[in-house]
Amino acid sequence: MNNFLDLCREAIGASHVITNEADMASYLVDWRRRYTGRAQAVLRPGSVEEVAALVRLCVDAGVPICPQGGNTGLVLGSVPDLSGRAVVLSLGRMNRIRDIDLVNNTMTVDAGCILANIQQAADERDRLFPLSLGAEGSCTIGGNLSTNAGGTGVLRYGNTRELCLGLEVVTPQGEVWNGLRGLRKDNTGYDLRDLYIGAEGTLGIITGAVIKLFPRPKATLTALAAMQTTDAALKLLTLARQQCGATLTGFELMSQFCLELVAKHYPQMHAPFPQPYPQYVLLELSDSESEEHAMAMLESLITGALEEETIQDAVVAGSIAQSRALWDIREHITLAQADEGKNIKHDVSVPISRIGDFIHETDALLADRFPGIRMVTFGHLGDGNLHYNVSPPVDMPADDFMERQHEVNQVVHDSVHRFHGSISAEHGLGALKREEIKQYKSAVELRLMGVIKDALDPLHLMNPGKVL
Ligand code: FAD
Ligand code: 2HG
Ligand code: ZN
Repeated sequence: MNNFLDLCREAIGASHVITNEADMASYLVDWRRRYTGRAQAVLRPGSVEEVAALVRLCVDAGVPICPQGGNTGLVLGSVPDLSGRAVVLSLGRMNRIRDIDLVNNTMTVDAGCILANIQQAADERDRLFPLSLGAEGSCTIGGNLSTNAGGTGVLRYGNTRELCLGLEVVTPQGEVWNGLRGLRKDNTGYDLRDLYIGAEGTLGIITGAVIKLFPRPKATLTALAAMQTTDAALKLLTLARQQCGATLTGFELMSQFCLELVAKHYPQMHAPFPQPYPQYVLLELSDSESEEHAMAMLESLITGALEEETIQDAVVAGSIAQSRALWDIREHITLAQADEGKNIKHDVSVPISRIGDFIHETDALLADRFPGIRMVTFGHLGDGNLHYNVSPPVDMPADDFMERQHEVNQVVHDSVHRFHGSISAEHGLGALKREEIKQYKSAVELRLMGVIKDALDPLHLMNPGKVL
């Protein structure tokens, strides 16, 4: 008889303590299905009090806790290690929208709310919650906050951090910190909220949040532009910022090879141009006045860019369906690259002005070592964030390539470092980049992070093996 698990059953109900291998399986494998961890149980609490009670039981029994939301993370943060000692603490049952305040423009939510449900609830009240990413149908706001997720609206609305006003957190000691303040100004000491955001579950468990709402745009327009180089894409970005200001809400780069992969694995999704171009930008404008106003702005931008030959072709979506079709191409790159076979991801950022040079220089270094390597370069160009992913040369067995993953990462991340960039722009460190980051962060920064971890979680029970 396992006394610890019996106490968990007493605390949250036996049906919410999963120990059966088959039922635990989906909680233990990461989204890319590369890694399967082990756990003694999956715990599914239904309230903040239940989370706190479980954490206290874990402290008493010395059991490590791996918090989990939608398990869509891409850096092995949400799955436990191989020891089998940990429990997965899933927030999935805590999915209530607690309150919407239309005057304060805020929504208070449980951490386990699915992002798409939050977007929809905002929409139904004529508001916008602007966080948007490919996994929005299954990721949770708690996971978004814990990874400080980015996505496609960052250049206008910021990362998840900028979208959060308050948090409710269960500490590693099992206390509840109620910081659910809907305040836009609050300078009363250290910012604990900002400490928990982006902590990837290593400092406590987020159970609730107050998030910001925005006016719903009157019109949203999408266009796809084709160009010869990433420098031309950057020129278009400068033009778009000058001419459209805050109306510009999306600016996504995709290379021709990304589109080829999507068309190969999803034949209905292809670029609406008579010929291929090396690079494409998916642009989104969100206008607070009217569709006519947005269209005039977009047409003027595109006409000007065509005339000065910054871009070679462009289409503007004429309907919601056409807009969806363009976004579908962008959002299927991750899936198409996975369908193509094993690959290596790099979620990097460099100063926007250096993106062209970074790609040029790093492409050459990789091609030199791995002739025929296939670059799958896309991402949030407006934020200087590239998904600089690579697939093996067609004639190289994928497993041979994966064995050299460390070498590939070293080339890319050293290059990022030379360009004063970050080796994780938006996905976090998890277990995947935990060792590598030590090469790129200063000893002072790493020491300060360790001091914070030791102070808040002295027993190191919160998501061990992640981040630090
Ligand atoms: P999980 O994967 O369950 O967890 C992620 C991390 O947060 C783990 O370390 C976990 O321990 C911790 N955690 C989860 N919930 C809590 C909690 N309540 N309290 C404390 N810690 C917690 N990311 C981007 O930034 N931008 C993108 O554009 C983007 N696109 C994606 C597209 C696809 C197709 C996929 C599969 C992923 C994408 N991601 C993206 C990565 C991922 O979706 C995000 O990081 C997302 O925010 C994770 O949310 P989740 O609920 O699935 O968290
Ligand atoms: C995106 O922007 C995600 O689509 C996933 O961050 C990136 O597949 C990837 O590497
Ligand atoms: Zn991304």
